[in-house]
Amino acid sequence: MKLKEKLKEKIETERERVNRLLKEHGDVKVGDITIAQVIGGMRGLKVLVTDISYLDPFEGIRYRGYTVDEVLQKLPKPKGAEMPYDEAQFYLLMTGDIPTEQEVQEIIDLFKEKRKVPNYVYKVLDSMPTQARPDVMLAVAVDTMQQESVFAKAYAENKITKQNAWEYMLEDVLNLLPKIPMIAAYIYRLKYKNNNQIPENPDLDFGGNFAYMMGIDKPYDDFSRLYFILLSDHESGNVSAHTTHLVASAWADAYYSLAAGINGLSGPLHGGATQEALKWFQELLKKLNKIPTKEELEQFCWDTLNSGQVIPGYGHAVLRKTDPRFVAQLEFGKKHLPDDKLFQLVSLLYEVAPDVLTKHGKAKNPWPNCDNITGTIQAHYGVDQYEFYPVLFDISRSMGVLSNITWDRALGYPIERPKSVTLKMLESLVQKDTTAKVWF
Ligand code: NMX
Ligand code: MLT
Repeated sequence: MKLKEKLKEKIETERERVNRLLKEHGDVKVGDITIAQVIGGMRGLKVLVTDISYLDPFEGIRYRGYTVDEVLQKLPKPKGAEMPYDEAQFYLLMTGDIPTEQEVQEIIDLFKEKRKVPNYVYKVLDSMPTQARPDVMLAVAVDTMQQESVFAKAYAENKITKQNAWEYMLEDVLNLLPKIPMIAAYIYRLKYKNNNQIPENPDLDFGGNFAYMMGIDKPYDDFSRLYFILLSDHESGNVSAHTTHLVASAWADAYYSLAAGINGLSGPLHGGATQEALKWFQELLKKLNKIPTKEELEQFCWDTLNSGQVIPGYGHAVLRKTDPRFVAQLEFGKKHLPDDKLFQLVSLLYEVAPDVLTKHGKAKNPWPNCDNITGTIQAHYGVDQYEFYPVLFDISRSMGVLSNITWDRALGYPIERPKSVTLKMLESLVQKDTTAKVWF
């Protein structure tokens, strides 16, 4: 397989870089840690390393050095499509190179060959409680397939070394990733379309086939491709990426690690915000029974803040400007659904919310993130079952986190195990009391 050969070469070089840094410069300081950072969710602490993407607070995300616009412009596209292949984005994340048409075709063919989901997975999904959340079902499906792990099997047979571990991880990743959109579409139709399933279309790519199996017409295929590219990676510290990395760092296989990442993505402050945003817009429309004026929208923002809630899809732990992933979706919406009332509301909120949040004075970033807009576009194409939105995010994020854990293993990154301290220890630091012996 050409992808594996390419990675082999690159891994050799990258291993040398890591070893040189460790051997020759291991004691160079990266930064200091304050009590505020220790108590405050490690914000701003540079304690993770990845070359797959980097998030600049003002510019936004770069995937392997490329901005959102560059990726959308440079990656190969299906004939007649507006958006690039997700397979091309996966290739870029994994290798750092923009694939040629031939290289992307190899991934498309490989994914098609690997995407058939074992029957037992469908049986497990069919037997889950009807109230089970779609992302719970996806995590269960991924965990259920753990028995397929070639890494786990080889480990049990004592075949794994630090040198070859990544090859088994890569095999698991290539077996697992193409199945994720298949399982997601199955869950959607099981839960919301009377289990009236649509078989895959062997002619279609990752995003195109997902749209087809969802039963939604064009340009939903292009929106799917776009969305899966945009959310694929956001450097390493976000909850889903960090969770996946953490679990994999103890040499769990790709199945265990991705299922953990899917669970990590669910919270309303992370991937669950997509769902919360649409809910928020719907509650607003229900309350006012009409499209609000700017003043009414401003008041609704204040009502939300004054009741102690967050405005979903606004703010960010790293970003300090409008998320370029929000902008890319906004552009798509302006082109394809400019008259959609809910979509117009997103644009109106963009005019109102930053000012309100600035006046409120709490959020360090008053600008929208990717999650504010997704639901309105999904709803336009009929996917208004907002509980499903974390699953869409999961499909996309799988590409990045699975690339990351392959590289983690290739570069021999060790088990993650930071040190914790007690509050008493922090207090004794402040009091400069080095004689204190009781830490609780
Ligand atoms: N609405 C109201 N208050 C906010 C918002 C917001 N959108 N964003 C931040 N704040 C508050 C935050 O709750 C905190 O309040 P307190 O001091 O009472 O604890 C204060 O502002 C300072 O928080 P920040 O340092 O600005 O944000 P932090 O880095 O802690 O958290 C988020 C980042 C993204 C969790 C936060 O901005 C938020 O809750 N946003 C709304 C939920 C959301 O959109 N999440 C999706 C993020 C992107 N994703 O895809 O995961
Ligand atoms: C993400 O894409 O993971 C979110 O923007 C959250 C983050 O980066 O912390």
